[in-house]
Amino acid sequence: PRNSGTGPPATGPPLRDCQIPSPLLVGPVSVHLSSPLSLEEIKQRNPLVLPGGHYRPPDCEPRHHTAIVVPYRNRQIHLRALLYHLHPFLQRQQIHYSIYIVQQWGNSTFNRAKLLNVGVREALRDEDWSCIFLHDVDLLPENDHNTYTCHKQFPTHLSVAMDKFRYRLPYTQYFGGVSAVTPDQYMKMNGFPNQYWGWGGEDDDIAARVRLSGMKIMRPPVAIGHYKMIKHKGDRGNEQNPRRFDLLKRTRLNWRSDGLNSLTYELLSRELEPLYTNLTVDIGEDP
Ligand code: UDH
Ligand code: NGS
Repeated sequence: PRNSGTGPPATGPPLRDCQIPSPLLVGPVSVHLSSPLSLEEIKQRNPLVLPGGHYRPPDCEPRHHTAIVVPYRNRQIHLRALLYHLHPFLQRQQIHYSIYIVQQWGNSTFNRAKLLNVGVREALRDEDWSCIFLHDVDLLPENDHNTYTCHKQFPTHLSVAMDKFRYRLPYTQYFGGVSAVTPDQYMKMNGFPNQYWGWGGEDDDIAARVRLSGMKIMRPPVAIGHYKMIKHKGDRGNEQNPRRFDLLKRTRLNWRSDGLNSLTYELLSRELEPLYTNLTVDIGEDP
C-alpha cells in the first residue's frame, strides 16, 4: 500500500489525536432532496477533499480510516445527492476516508454483492483501511452521531431506521442499505456472494454469512440510525431475481466456496474524480 493509513501524514509536525466524540458533530440533520447541486458546486463546498474523494482531517490525527464503497449504475442524481451530503457528514466525524463508486459496465443484470466484493478488493489496494462501508447510493444518513467506523469484533448494520420502513427495521435479519466490515471480518466470512444477479436476497445472504462464520451483527441505536431513502422505481437491468430463494437455501453450503475466494472481474478503468474514485468494472453476466 502507498500509505499505511496509520500514523501522521508524511510531512509536517505530528498532530494531536482527534477527539472522541468529534467536537464538530451536530446530531440530527435535515436532509433536503430538492434539485441536487452540480458536481462542480459540491466540489467548491468541500475544498479539502482531494482527487479520488479522499479526505484527512487537517488539524488532528484521525483514529479511523474508512473506505466507503458504493455499488453503482446509472443513478447520477442519487450520486450527486449522496456526495453533497456525505462529504460534510464524514468531515464532521473527523475520520480519514475515501469514497469509491463501483460502476457495473454494460447492460447485463445488476449484481450488487459482486460489485461490493470488487470495491473492497480495489479499496484495499490503495490503503490499509481499518473499516469498509458498503453503502447504497440512495441512502442519506440523518444523524452524524451514527459514526462511520467499525466494531472491532463484528460486522455492523447501520441503516436500522429508514424512512421508507417508518424508521424501524423491516425484519430482524435485515442487513441491506448501509453496513460495515473490517478487512478481517470480511475475510472471515469469505466476502459476499457473487451469484445474486438482479434484485433481492444478496443482503440476506450476507447476513447469513456473518452468522455462519461465527460472528453476529452489531447495530447503532434506532434513534441515531436514521436514513432518508431517495424515492425511485425499480431499475431496468435489476429486475427481481427469481432464483434468490433457492440461492438463500444454499448459503450454508456455498459460502465457503462462493465469495472473495472465487471473485473474478476485469477492472476497465480507475479514475480519480474530484469527489470520488470511479472504478468501472466488467463483472460478467448471469451464466
Ligand atoms: N443500484 C444502482 N443501479 C441500479 C440498481 C442498483 O446503482 O440500476 C445500486 C444503488 O446503490 C442502489 C443499490 O444498488 O441503492 C440497491 O438497489 P435498489 O435501490 O434497487 O434496492 P432497494 O431495495 O430499492 O433499495 C428497491 C426499490 C424498487 C425495487 C422493486 C422490487 N420490489
Ligand atoms: C427482502 C429481500 C431483501 C430486501 C428487503 C427489503 O424481502 O433483499 O426485502 O426490500 N429479500 C429477499 O427478497 C429474499 S425493500 O423493501 O427495500 O424493497 O433488502
